[in-house]
Amino acid sequence: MARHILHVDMDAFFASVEQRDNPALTGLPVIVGGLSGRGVVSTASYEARRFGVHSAMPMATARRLCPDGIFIPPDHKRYSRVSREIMAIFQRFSPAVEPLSLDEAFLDLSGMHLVAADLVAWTKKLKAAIKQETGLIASAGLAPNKFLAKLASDLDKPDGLVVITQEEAKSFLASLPVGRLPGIGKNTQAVLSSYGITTIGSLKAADRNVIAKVFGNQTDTILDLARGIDNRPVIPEHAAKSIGKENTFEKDITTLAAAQKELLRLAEETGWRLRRHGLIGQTVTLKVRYGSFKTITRSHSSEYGYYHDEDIYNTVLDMAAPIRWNDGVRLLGVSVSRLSPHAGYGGLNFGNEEKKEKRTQTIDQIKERFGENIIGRGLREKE
Ligand code: TTP
Ligand code: MG
Repeated sequence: MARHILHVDMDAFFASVEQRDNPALTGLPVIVGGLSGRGVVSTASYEARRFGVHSAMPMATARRLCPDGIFIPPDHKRYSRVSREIMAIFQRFSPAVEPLSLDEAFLDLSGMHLVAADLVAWTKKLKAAIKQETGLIASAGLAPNKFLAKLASDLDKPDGLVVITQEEAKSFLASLPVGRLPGIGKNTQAVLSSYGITTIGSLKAADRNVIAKVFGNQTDTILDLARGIDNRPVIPEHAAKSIGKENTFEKDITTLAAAQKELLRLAEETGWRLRRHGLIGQTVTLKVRYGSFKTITRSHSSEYGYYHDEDIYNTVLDMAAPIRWNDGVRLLGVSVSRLSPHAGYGGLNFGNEEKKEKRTQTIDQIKERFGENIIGRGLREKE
């Protein structure tokens, strides 16, 4: 059965919240981000983007490009609150909502024709509800799968609503750069370009052996995506089979020491997500993708369950030690599965456990207040 997937993404999210809450900023170039010497731009309002300011740019550069901009430090607590409101609105428009970040989600609208004959009209209604209830503008993309829906929502920002059909996808994809395919970053783009492959069209037309050299056992997935085919389901948050985080690196990782730093971050991010969802998991999985795209996973289960960052990290570290790092690793992932609801902090409170709980609670409170990236543990030997 044909699927109907909607991707919704808020426009200039942090900056729009600032403009909404201080109407004097409407129509002005607003730049949100770290204001200290080494700060970077989180986001810029569309007025500021005209000056060339964008996310992840050093703040010093943004000040040079847009000297009359309004520079504001981020207020993560407020953005999280708005995010929860937006996600609650999404829930009214589809039973299957998969949040991707604070300001975007996939909604599966397949089957929604029972309540809404016209899915474009349904999407307009959703955008209007967001506007009316939060005062903010979203862009939306409607397509037969996740990949195309996410592409579509980005095509006519801000305040866009773009539909891509499976037929249109074929001609439309051909001219796009390969970097628009999920999972293809700067390095892979450079490798592909050395084979003369720069657009999705040229990837499709290339010799399969060449593609296989670059993507290994992911070749079929990549070629499907290039043809606009993507069968990944929308996984509603409450039905998530696992919670975790993965990261693709600019440069392949080649030592355990370098991997350790990344794994600590991934373990912390995974633990934080688990606790925010009120879940505990029985199994931890480490995913390693080599430069060759060969992908392996290692899992470990504990009858006590995984809930604290330290436990996730120590288990991941045990699994990471025998991995052959010098082959070059492009992606690492940490996840926890076999999830069940967890009442919160508590459980076995003795000795080391109690200290661990205290530390976790303190760190979570700080993250809740100032944002996830404000604090991280230092690297240390296993406990
Ligand atoms: P995005 O949706 O990528 O960006 P945006 O909503 O600001 O702008 P648009 O979608 O209209 O292009 O990210 C959502 C928020 O996440 C963004 O408002 C700020 C934050 N963010 C960062 O802090 N750092 C980043 O590098 C990026 C990309 C986003
Ligand atoms: Mg956005």
